[in-house]
Amino acid sequence: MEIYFAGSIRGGRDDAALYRRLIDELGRYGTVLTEHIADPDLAEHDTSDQEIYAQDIDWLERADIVVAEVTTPSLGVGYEIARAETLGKPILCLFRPAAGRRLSAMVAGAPGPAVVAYETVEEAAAAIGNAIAAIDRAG
Ligand code: 6K6
Repeated sequence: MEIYFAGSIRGGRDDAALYRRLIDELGRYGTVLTEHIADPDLAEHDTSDQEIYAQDIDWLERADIVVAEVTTPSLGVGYEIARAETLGKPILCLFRPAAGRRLSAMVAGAPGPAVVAYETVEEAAAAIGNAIAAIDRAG
């Protein structure tokens, strides 16, 4: 299984350590195409925005599931969720209400993504397991 994990980059890196734990969890089920999202040293580099976009769209098209951590608002993550919805991909959005934010209505109200509220990594892991089991059942 190929898994696309989406998390905030230019939207803010406060949750980068959490992304690491979620990517580790996802790695139990297959290949995470976007491991770099958890890199604490992720920095602007020579890759152009056009190259980043092209690579990420290619990975999105390949992915069997898109898992997005949506607590830190990110234009890029919102864009990826919308694109994944158009592509008909299974989408799991993980959101932490305890962070004191409200999720955008454009994600919370969209028909495609399953939005799961969680507090602990264990709860997120259970939601990931359920989402992947549903894909396996669908064959
Ligand atoms: C590196 C350091 C700062 O900006 C970068 C750019 N590098 C990126 N490399 C790969 N994917 C990216 C990059 N920037 C954004 N993305 C994609 O958009 C990722 O797949 C994330 O899920 C999402 C984050 O969007 P923003 O709007 O928070 O940057």
